[in-house]
This record gives sequence, C-alpha cells and structure tokens, in this order.
Amino acid sequence: MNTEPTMQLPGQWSTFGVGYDWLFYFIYWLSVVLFVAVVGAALYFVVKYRRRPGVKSEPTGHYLLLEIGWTVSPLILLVMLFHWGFAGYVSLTAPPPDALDIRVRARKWSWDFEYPNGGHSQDELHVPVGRPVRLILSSEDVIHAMYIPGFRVKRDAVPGSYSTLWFEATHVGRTRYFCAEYCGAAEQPVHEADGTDRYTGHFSMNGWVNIHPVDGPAAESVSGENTWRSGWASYLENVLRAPIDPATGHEVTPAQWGELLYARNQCNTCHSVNGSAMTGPTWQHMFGQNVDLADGTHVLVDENYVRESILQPAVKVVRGFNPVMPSYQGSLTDRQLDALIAYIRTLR
Ligand code: HEC
Ligand SMILES: [Cu+2]
Repeated sequence: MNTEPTMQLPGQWSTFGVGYDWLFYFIYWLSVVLFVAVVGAALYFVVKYRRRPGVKSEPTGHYLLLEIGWTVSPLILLVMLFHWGFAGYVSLTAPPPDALDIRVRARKWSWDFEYPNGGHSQDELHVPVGRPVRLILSSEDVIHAMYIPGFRVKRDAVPGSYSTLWFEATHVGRTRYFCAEYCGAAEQPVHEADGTDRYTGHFSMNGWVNIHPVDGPAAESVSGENTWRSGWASYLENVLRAPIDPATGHEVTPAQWGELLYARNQCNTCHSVNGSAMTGPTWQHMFGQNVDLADGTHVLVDENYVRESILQPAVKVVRGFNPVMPSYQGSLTDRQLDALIAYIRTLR
C-alpha cells in the first residue's frame, strides 16, 4: 500500500486501495493485451490477404474449435470480472457494525461534518486512522456527491434521504475530497472583509480529509496544514466540541438532543424505550431489526425507514398497530430528524 500517486491513480489511503487498484490494472492490462492482439491480427490479415493479381479468394467454412474458443474465453473473463466487481461492491456497501458514524450535510456550496460527540467541522473532514468510518450523507438542497479518490469511494448526497459510504484509512496524513455532482455556482461573489471577492460554486466544494493518529499531542500544538498530526481523541475533545445546550449549559451529543426531542414532541406518549408497546411500537431494539408491516411485507429499520415513519407514518404501518401517528412533515427540521434517529440508534 502506497500513498504516492501513480500515473493513473491517486495514492492509496484506505483499505479499499489494494483490491480496487489490482482490479483496475487487471482490466487495464487486459485491454492493452486484447487491443494489441486484435489490431495486430487485423493488420496481419490485411497484409496477408491483400488483393493480388491472379489470386482468387476462397470462402472459408466453419472452424468449430475456434468459434467455441472465442465464445467461451471472453465469457469466463467477463464472469470473473463480474465476480470481482460484485464482491468489491458488496464490501463497499456493507460497513462493519462498529464503524464510527459521521454525519455529512451537503449544501450549496459547502460541507458540514458532524461527529458522534455533536461537534462540527466545516469543509474539513477529520477521521482517525485504522478505524472503520461510516459517512451518513444528506443534502439540504440539490444532489451533491462525496468523492474521496484516495479512499476509492464516492456516493451521492440526496435531499430528503440518507445514503452511506464507509472506509478505513490506513495512513496518517491528508488527502482531498471533492463534490462530484455538478451543483451550480453563485452568480454573485461573496465580499470578504479584506475587500476581496470570493466566488463559490460546485468548484469550491472540496477540501481535505485529515487522517489523525488515534492518540497524540493536544490539538493546540498543531494547526493548519499539520492539523492531522494531532491525536484524534484530543482533537475531538478540544476542537470538535459538542454544542452547548442553552437550556442546561451542558454539551449535548446528537443522541442526547434526540432524547430531549422525544419528550418535547410527545413521541413518549405513544412510544416507550423500555420494550413495552403503547399506542405505538417500542423503540427498544428497533433499529437494525426487520419489522413486520400490516401489508404482510417486512422492512429493515434503518435511517431512511425511520425518517419516512416520522414524516409519512401511513406509508408503512407496523403490523398490530393502528395508523394513528400524526405526520411531522414540516414540524421537525432535518437536524431534529437526524437527532431523533441518532437517539433511536442508541436504543439498539
Ligand atoms: C399518537 C401516537 C403517536 C405519536 C405521538 C407518535 N407516534 Fe410514532 N407511531 C405510532 C404508531 C401507532 C405507530 C405504528 C403504526 C405506524 O407504523 O404508523 C408508530 C410508528 C412509528 C415508527 C416506526 C416504528 C417501527 O417499529 O417500525 C417510528 C420510527 C415512529 N413512530 C417515530 C415517532 C416519533 C419520532 C415521534 C415523535 C416525534 C412519534 N413517532 C410520535 C404512534 C405515535
Ligand atoms: Cu456539490
């Protein structure tokens, strides 16, 4: 594994690098070999069977062995390519259960990253080395896409739903990410305090992924380009701090905020968190499980299902319950929905 880029590919910064690049170069060299073979044979035949005076062409018959050969060998190759591609796709889409969750909110034209402790960073992502990290992507306006070439991952961020991607960084350092879905550009520049004009747009939606060592010096001692040198734990504690709840004066994590919203929005009049069914199903051990629906089908309780259940409760009604839950469309913000989901996740 090597963080130095090659002619064709960026450096390898995640566990996906080796397998991905192996397949890429396999396909590349396969294409080179086949190109040379096919074009070489064509040129050879052009010369060998060129028109000459006195020579008359004779139509050839079937050559069964050759025909079976050129049918079966590409078939084997394509099945192998499909197998490797599919196995890679499966490992890209299935994060390990202990992955660290970071929420990513895209908007025109910046990124907001929210860490498990509730802290935020803008336009710079901070992750620990050697730990699986899952990004939960959403968008506040149009479709954006999180693309981290060094990790070999890319995923759309779509308004109104959640998508995820995961990776495990293998080296301490920094690598770039980009928005990979054209999302427009501002018509007017932003006037900075120092008198300069700054243009924003799709092109400016990029930044650095800082890959921190797990332990290390306190964050104050390193900054700027060397931010990643700071230990992950101390950076989280000292810089990516949780917001303060004005009511209590304490720092709150998204899950703690979700718990407050659970009470404030009267979800607790119909949903328990201790396993007992009330007017609605209990939230205990709900997340990550399959739930039976009234129409006889079942569905996995994930971020998108919980979101839909809150905004459009009548779409998927849980078996054994009446569709009496009110819709919270318009009365809960995206942030509040995220916090409720974070809380429900902790009740697994
Ligand atoms: C008036 C009672 C009531 C209130 C208040 C209520 N719910 Fe529900 N909820 C239900 C019922 C009944 C169901 C099961 C039927 C269905 O799926 O619509 C349900 C289902 C759900 C589900 C799907 C549960 C599962 O097991 O699949 C979620 C998630 C949910 N509610 C979240 C919330 C949240 C969040 C709030 C507060 C913002 C809330 N509910 C407020 C009655 C309520
Ligand atoms: Cu974008």
